[in-house]
Amino acid sequence: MVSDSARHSASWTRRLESAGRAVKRSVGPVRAGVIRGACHHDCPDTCVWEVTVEDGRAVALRGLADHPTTKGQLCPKVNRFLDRVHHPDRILTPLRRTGPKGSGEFTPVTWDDAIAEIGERFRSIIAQSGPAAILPYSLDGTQGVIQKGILARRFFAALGTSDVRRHLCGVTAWLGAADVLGTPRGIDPEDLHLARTVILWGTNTFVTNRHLWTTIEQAREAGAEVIVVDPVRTATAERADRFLQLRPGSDVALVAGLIHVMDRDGLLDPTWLAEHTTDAAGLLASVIDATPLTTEARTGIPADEVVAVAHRFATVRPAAVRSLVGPEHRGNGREIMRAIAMLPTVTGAWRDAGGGLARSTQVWWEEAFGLDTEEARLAPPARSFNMARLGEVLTDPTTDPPIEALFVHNSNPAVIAPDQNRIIEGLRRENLFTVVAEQFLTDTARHADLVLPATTQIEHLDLAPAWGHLNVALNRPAIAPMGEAKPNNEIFRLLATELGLDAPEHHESDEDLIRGLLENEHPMLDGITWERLVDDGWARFAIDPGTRPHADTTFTLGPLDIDIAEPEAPFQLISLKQHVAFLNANYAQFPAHLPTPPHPRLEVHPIDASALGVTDGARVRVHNERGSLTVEATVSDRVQPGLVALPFGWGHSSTPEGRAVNALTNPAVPDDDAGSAAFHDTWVHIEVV
Ligand SMILES: Nc1nc2c(c(=O)[nH]1)N[C@H]1C(S)=C(S)[C@@H](COP(=O)(O)OP(=O)(O)OC[C@H]3O[C@@H](n4cnc5c(=O)[nH]c(N)nc54)[C@H](O)[C@@H]3O)O[C@H]1N2
Ligand SMILES: Nc1nc2c(c(=O)[nH]1)N[C@H]1C(S)=C(S)[C@@H](COP(=O)(O)OP(=O)(O)OC[C@H]3O[C@@H](n4cnc5c(=O)[nH]c(N)nc54)[C@H](O)[C@@H]3O)O[C@H]1N2
Ligand code: SF4
Ligand SMILES: [Mo]
Repeated sequence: MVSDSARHSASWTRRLESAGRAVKRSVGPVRAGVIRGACHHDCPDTCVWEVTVEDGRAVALRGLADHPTTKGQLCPKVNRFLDRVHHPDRILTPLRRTGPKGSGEFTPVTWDDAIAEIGERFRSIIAQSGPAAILPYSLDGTQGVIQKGILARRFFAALGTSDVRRHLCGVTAWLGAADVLGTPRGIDPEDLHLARTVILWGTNTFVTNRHLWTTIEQAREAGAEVIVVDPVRTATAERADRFLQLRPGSDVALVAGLIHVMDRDGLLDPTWLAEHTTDAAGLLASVIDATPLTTEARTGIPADEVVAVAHRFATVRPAAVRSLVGPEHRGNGREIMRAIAMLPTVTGAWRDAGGGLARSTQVWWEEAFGLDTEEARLAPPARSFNMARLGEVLTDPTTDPPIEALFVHNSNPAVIAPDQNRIIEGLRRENLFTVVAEQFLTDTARHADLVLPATTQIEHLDLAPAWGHLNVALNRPAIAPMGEAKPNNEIFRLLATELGLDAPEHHESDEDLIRGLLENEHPMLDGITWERLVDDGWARFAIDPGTRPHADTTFTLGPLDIDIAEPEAPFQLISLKQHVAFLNANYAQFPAHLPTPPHPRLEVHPIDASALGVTDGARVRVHNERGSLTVEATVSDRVQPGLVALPFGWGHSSTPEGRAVNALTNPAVPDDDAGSAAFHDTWVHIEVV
């Protein structure tokens, strides 16, 4: 172990040297000491941690006490992160497939052989079919801006390959908010402590954004009412002052009802609307029939609750709505987010510090780091596909040219993307060359021709922004890469060399990339330097607390469209991020992270359960035209009649069919291909087996 680490530490040093910059010992891995870093997971909180290293091995990892969000606490997922780093199942060498695709049979090969093989295959595909036959697939396995794919993007753009539109998370909500606000920018979520009315709209804060819960509690202690709007009685809903358990997807009708009441009862300020919005008249005309009783019929929310919430939100200020991605995963997701963004707009909630809509803060740092400029200077892809359509793209005979090579990093499409059976059919094509860079042999990696071992967050350098607050962190490598694992960027430097891409932009070191991003002239970066991040580990962007981002905005209103998806089978299926110990598909293979009993369970409402003859623990078959799963049922009134829930994040081995919930989910994307899949517009049949 010790000599291994020493060897890799030396190779790390050589890599930095070969990138032409004097090595600053302080940012490389250490033999002993305490190193600051930040969580890489696709979680809004971006906690900052300290890793204790002894003899080249990480022996402790804990949340940084002086970070404003982390406040010394990580979470049940990441408290055991070192078990993941040191896990015996980590992939520590490149692997070449020896058995059938999906069998998991591999043999170790050297990096030189793996890179040469990828080069050979890519060159021959480019010569015969053109670069469009190569498809990279990546998402947010790490959300650090460096290892997420900055060099990957440059590499594939230089080859002129196809690309995916990375729209599974957040894009629909971004678009819907921008329809009203002109930009996806909301308020700083940490300003929610100022609010006196807070609506958590389709977000399970207590589970998915747990460090914001402290802020919500702070607001409540100061007198705020906390209202949750969700079709499921989540852990967050259980902690709310008021819970509106609406029919799935009926959010636009609820917003229409709230605005109707505000208008009817004279709670809106016509002068403010006239001066700051366009087409308020169109909006108000479209909600004219949305009376409390009609709204109750459309949403299931009692009429008196509609009236009470409308009055509270319009009069007890500051008033704010918080939302992430729950409602966006529907066919009408963009319209839902557009409606949600109208609520604080019609009341002029944006006038108060802490009032308005608090959503992802991604747009702030993308602008600060100039990531849009970085993207704009690259050649556009040969063609692009919404990533939700992977199964179709790999198997549809009309895909022209067909995809002959798939390169996956930072993602596990066999688990996370909809229409899983079709994806597996695609991944099993004998004439598809698949490379997967991974830490573990995921259900996707099992289908690879070549697996490349990837480092974990404590083994590489990165710049870690957050989408739930306005702090940025420097993630320093605490230990040398385990085994022969390499950071994503290093893999793309090697591939660039192999494919003759000699331009310096393909070979920038991770440190130079970070320095480059920090040298952007954006005012949000005032005072944030590489040196400061090395010293402190984190910094807040130069945005004053209480900033009102829409003081001068003219908002776009207009008619609301309350239509929702038509049922296609007796039950609607929702697939949530509901395990406190899961982060997307990352931890389902670790027994310590599993619930008791250690299986995914289908939640069925008591009324449906008695009609179906389902009892607690009964085995049921859940199926539709895309797939079928056999799971145990839990009779639960967290869901509502007609709505069943099966958790997301479990791997294929969690059911006898060898599939997980995305075998059932709906891959439909909006007509313009922009936005996420309608995961939750999924209809299923259920039978007891
Ligand atoms: N523990 C844990 N934390 C996580 C993750 C994880 O896997 N585990 N994943 C991370 C990621 S990638 C993300 S994007 C965030 C997501 O964070 P959230 O958006 O908070 O999480 P979701 O569970 O996707 O959806 C939130 C809620 O939306 C509700 N919902 C579904 N349909 C509708 C609807 O039509 N209307 C309304 N009003 N509500 C609806 C669901 O019932 C659910 O409770 O969480 C992050 N944090
Ligand atoms: N049914 C259903 N499906 C969903 C959702 C849902 O709520 N319901 N949520 C959707 C959402 S919001 C999201 S964000 C997506 C998440 O989709 P993904 O981003 O694909 O999921 P993750 O499981 O977070 O990460 C994927 C893999 O990245 C790997 N990884 C981590 N760090 C690195 C690294 O440095 N290098 C490399 N090479 N690999 C690394 C991890 O080992 C992990 O296996 O899923 C979506 N799918
Ligand atoms: S997963 Fe989220 S809450 Fe947990 S340590 Fe990472 S950033 Fe913090
Ligand atoms: Mo996500």
